Amino acid sequence: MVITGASEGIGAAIARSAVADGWRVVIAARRRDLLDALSADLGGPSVALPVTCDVTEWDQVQGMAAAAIAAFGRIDAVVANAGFGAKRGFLNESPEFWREMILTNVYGAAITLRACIPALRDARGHAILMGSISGRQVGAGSLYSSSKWAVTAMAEALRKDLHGSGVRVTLIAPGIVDTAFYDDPPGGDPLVPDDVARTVMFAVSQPPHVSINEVYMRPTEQEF
Ligand code: 8X3
Repeated sequence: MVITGASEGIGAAIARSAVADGWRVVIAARRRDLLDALSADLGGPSVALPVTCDVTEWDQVQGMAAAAIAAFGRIDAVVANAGFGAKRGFLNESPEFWREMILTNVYGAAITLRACIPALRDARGHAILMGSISGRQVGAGSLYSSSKWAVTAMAEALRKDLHGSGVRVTLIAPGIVDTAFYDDPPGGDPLVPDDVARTVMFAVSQPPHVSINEVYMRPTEQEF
C-alpha cells in the first residue's frame, strides 16, 4: 500500500493500521526524519519503506511508484492522502500559499493516482482518495473547500475511468480530525486519525466484488 502524506496524522495512522493488518507499505512524504522514525517503529524498510516525495513533482511521484514496485513487486492499494488547509477568507494567505495548497491537494492527488494506475490495473487493486466534509459543504472564504470538491469529483471520475478494470475507488471524506491541520480542533470530541485509518481498512478489506465508493464521517458533535 502506497500512502502519501504518511509522515504524521491520518497518513501515519493508515500506515500503522495497514501494517497491523499484514500489509507492507510505502510511506511517502517530504519530511524524511519523520518517515525514518515511523519506518523504524513499524519494523524497518522491508515492512514500511520510506520514500521522500513532494507530490507536486511528477518525477518524484513516479519515483515513489517505481520504488514500491522495486521493493514489493506490486501495488495493491494507493492512498492519495497528502494535503493541507488554509485560513479562510479570500484576502488571507498569500497567492503562493494558495498555489501550493491547490497543487498539493488536487494536482498532487491526480499525479499520485496516475503514477500508480498501471500497477493497480495489474493487481486489480484499490485507489483511496482522502477527501473531506469540505468536499461537499462550502465554508465561507474556504479555497480549501474548492480543492476538496475537486477531490470528490476526481474520485468519481477515476471510478468511471477504471470501470471494468477490477480496480476499486474509494473517497474517504472526514470532518474534524485531531491532527496538525488544526491549531486546536474546533468543537468537542473530534475524530482521531485512527478513526479514519479504520475506515480505510474497512474499504480495502471488502471482497473483490464490493466497491465502497464514498464514506463521509464526522465527529458526532459536528454540524458542518
Ligand atoms: C477538514 C474537515 O469538517 O472542515 O477537512 O471539512 S472539515
